Amino acid sequence: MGYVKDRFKAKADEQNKEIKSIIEQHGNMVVGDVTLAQVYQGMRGITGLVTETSLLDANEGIRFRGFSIPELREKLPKAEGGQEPLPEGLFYLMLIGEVPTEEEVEHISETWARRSHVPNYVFDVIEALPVSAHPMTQFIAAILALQTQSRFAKAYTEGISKKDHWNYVYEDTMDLIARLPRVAAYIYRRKYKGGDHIQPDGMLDWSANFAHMLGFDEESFKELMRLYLTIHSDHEGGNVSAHATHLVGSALSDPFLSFAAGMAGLAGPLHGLANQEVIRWIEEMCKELNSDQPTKEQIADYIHKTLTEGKVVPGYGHAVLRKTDPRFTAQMEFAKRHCPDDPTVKTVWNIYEVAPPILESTGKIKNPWPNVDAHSGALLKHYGLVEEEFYTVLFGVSRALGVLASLCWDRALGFPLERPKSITTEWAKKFVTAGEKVPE
Ligand code: HAX
Repeated sequence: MGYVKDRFKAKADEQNKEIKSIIEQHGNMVVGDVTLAQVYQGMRGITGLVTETSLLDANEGIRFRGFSIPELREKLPKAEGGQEPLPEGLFYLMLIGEVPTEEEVEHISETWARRSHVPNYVFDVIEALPVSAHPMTQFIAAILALQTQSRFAKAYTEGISKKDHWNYVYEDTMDLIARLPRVAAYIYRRKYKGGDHIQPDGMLDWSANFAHMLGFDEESFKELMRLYLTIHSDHEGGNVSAHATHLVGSALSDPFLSFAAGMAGLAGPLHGLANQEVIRWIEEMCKELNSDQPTKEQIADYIHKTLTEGKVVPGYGHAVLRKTDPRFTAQMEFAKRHCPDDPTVKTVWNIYEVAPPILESTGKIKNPWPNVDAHSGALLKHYGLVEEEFYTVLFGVSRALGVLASLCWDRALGFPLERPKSITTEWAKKFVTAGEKVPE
């Protein structure tokens, strides 16, 4: 692994110099104004973070180190005979900033396979929870149990220079990513397959081995996993899971603790849990209408009903995006190739035709278009992974790639403790009356 680590360090040293010079020469340039409405309304649109791994454009969608999802699907190395990118390659791209060669991707695959051993006490921690516990609860508990192995936490206790933080964070990152599929598959087999666990196959790539341990050995499911684990990995820095990981990491909490915080955020229904909610919403609609393929008129009526009941239509809307999420489109393309006649997939496509004008007509929903979560469940269900409560764990395994690559950058660039200023409404009232900044 030395090669990738050395390349990362060299890139980070270069970047550090550039950042120093930007701050020295242009540190006083104003990036944007902040309005009171933004302060109250979820800080939307406030530029306040640096995340090197990806950048989101409201209309175009996500770009990873400058590459769009269609470009990633074309340029990143693939498994033999496969068409989808290997997420190992995306991790390399996010970390190093360059498209990797096949050998580099293979190297990462092998490293993760070698580091994937999960100690038994982690499984004991999972087993101590009731089997009814939500898979995300089990996942977060297991990540915290893995934390006992943190090389960063150990080294920090022993006393290390700030200059070496990145080194241990990098090692923890590689260990944690390597172990997550085993932990996630264990939770799946425990909860839904009576504890009939499947041993890892160290000859497979990261995604294929994950599919295998979940119990799905069909080649096209492995391809789906490669695509899924690639496209869910990163969405710049302000989303809840990325921001939480970064924020907690800024206190020099180790990567395990930081990632557990990110996963607690991903488990919220307005964020990663939306993939579970989408399938539930579709299934409830089908049940109510007694049909596995409701008509567009029936779907429209059901959307109106959902809105009238004061609920959100899951899988639609976004805090930043203002067009169809390219991650939705990538999954739609996959479905067109692999399962165009699946009834749930067809329903997802019908919702895509019907929902946007209805959501737009409310006049308040800023983005009426589908996000990543609108499509993923239908694909998983097609292959027999029907337990929707588990879907957010799959998202979490993928999200590790982006947020942990970012955490390596955070420490390599020596980013400080994050501590924005907050106000009270009392302060806001005085501010409004005085028309200018009032002292605390
Ligand atoms: N259905 C119904 N109402 C919606 C809506 C939807 N899909 N999307 C937004 N709205 C509502 C908001 O609840 C808000 O209503 P109030 O003013 O009454 O509070 C109003 O429209 C304005 O919201 P917005 O500015 O358009 O959206 P936000 O930035 O506040 O929220 C959300 C973005 C993603 C949370 C929102 O669109 C939503 O709740 N969508 C459904 C849940 C979902 O799919 N989440 C996954 C998002 C992608 C992701 O992170 N995946 O992990």
